[in-house]
Amino acid sequence: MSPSLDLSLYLVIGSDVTAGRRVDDVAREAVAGGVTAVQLREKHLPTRLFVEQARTLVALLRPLGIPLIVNDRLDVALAADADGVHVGQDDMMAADVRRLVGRRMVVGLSVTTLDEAKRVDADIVDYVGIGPVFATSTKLDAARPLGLEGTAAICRVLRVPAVAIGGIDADTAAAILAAGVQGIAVVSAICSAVQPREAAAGLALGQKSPRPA
Ligand code: TZP
Ligand code: MG
Repeated sequence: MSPSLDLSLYLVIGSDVTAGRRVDDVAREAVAGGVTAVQLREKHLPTRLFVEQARTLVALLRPLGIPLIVNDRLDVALAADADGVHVGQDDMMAADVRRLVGRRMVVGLSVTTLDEAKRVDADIVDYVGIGPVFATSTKLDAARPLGLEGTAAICRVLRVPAVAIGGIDADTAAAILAAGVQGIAVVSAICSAVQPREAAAGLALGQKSPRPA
């Protein structure tokens, strides 16, 4: 794994979640607010535009030392010279991704159950995304929320770092870190915010100081 992979505030972004704003504009603001890693997640964009979007983000993020990870699509990640690929349980197998890219890319894997977590091979996968932790309206086919307990149980069996995702905001960030993950991943808490920079800064701060319920 790249030694510079800091999972603490992981932004998942795509052109359908930025409320009409440019993805790179929102990402730039989010990084200025404290985001440490960015995943480009495009479920509907034609491949050519997906690659262009990924290239634009690599050009923006690389000089800032922030990795760009492409969701689902190894071909897009390779074409855009991205830093990593993130696959789900129905995408190309992480073992195949690793075989194809060797050690030059970060490989992330989503897990939604304890059984999936137990099957994660630390020789293949660099980090895991656990979720959804809470209910979310961003991913319509999301599995049943794991809650803090379910997330903690998964963290206990993992041998790789993890981010939690799903319904996370500044108020819940600290409790989620306490469950054992290395970072939080968010879509709407930053992408839907009127001021993504302030939203990111609020999440970074929320990780440090739990707020009373
Ligand atoms: N995977 C599990 S939940 C989710 C993804 C991509 C969406 C999270 O979005 P939000 O807006 O942070 O709840
Ligand atoms: Mg996927």
